[in-house]
Amino acid sequence: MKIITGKKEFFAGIDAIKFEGPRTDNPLAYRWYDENKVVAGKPMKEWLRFAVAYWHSFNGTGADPFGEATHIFEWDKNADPVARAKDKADAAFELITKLNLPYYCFHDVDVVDYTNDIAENEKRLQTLTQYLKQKQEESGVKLLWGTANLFSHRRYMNGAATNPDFHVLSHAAAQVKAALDATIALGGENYVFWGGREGYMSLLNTDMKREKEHLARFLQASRDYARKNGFTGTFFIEPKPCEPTKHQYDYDAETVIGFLRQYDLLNDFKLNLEVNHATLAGHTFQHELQVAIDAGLLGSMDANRGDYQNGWDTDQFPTNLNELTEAMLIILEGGGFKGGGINFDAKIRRNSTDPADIFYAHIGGVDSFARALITADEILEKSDYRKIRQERYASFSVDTAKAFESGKAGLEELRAFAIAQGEPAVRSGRQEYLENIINNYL
Ligand code: XLS
Ligand code: NI
Ligand code: NI
Repeated sequence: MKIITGKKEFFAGIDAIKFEGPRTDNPLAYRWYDENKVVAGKPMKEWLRFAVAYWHSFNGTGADPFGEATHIFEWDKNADPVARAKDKADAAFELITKLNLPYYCFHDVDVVDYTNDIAENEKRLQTLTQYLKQKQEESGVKLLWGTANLFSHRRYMNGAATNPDFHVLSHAAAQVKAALDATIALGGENYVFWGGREGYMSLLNTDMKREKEHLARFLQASRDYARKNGFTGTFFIEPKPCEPTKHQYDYDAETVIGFLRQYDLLNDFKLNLEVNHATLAGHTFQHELQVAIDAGLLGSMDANRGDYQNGWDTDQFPTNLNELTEAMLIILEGGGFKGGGINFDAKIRRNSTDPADIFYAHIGGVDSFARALITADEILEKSDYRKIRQERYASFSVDTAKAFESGKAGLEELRAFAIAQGEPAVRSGRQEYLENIINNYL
């Protein structure tokens, strides 16, 4: 990939990150991600489809509720908002091309600062869209998805599409329209809705039924506008149970699937699952993946991890090989992502203050997924993982069981079968044996 820098080189001293294999001692190299290596019939880059998230790496400042910014980066210094936005775009494309990753993702307000004037915001976003388009053409980097930030501005404190004030809802609509225009102009392959404040803080002041209907109507109107204007990609809903609201309507994968079915949105919408959101919902990420895949709705994922000692969305870079291998087993068996990829919705820590830390973070995340992909493929091909799971259900091959599965055998037939067979044997689920397989192949 051609490295694209702007007038200034923001990551001077860091060159293209190349695959050097597991034995290299170069911290700025890939050990496992060999993009064209074929795994399970496809090059790694096609399974993984990595994307860099604009917001964490180029807008995040390291500030937290207790303290000011610690990430003092050169691309964030120009006082003029459009000039600063161009610096950020230069830095973003320099990083993405040096990392040799194929995609990026953004919210409208990540690209350029917004004001309270809708027309001015549209003008700014259009200017930056042209700028990004040129960078995409020069580099070959593509937009995995765009989205609108409908949660940071104070007008959205009670929600956007689910706000009790229609005036606020109309502002959200204007913002989504402009974000869709930008996504379409940039050839964005998907468009995401994360309902950050689409939920409630207290049911005492909330008409939940009405708010959910508004959300559905808002999604339908967004879909109709995008389709009318030539968008052929997929819309993704990103489930999350809470934070910033107490309860978010897109709680988890099962909840969103039920919602999409109820409002007839299954033809256009799929899921964008995030690791840390799954754990906040009380699930493993693997659980959420399996739910989405079983429904044919795994669109994309936001890669990160939480912290087991606390309960919020810490958005750390993924490094846990056991968990990632279990996730890749499910993704591989499910046939991969439908339209999406792996977006690093992750940020360097407050006290990781060097621009190079953004490189180390992405290299670690990329290599962890690549290694998990290779390991998962070996487990599927060489171990008895699949066989053990199939055999667990072997008893369903008898005629009465088949008749039950196809709806032909009722309780009377099942009772007769039970009496004829006598007490069932005790059978092991072999959990520890299966857990050991993961470590044996790592
Ligand atoms: C926040 C979400 C957000 C979405 C995009 O928790 O993960 O970053 O991915 O709006
Ligand atoms: Ni996310
Ligand atoms: Ni998140």
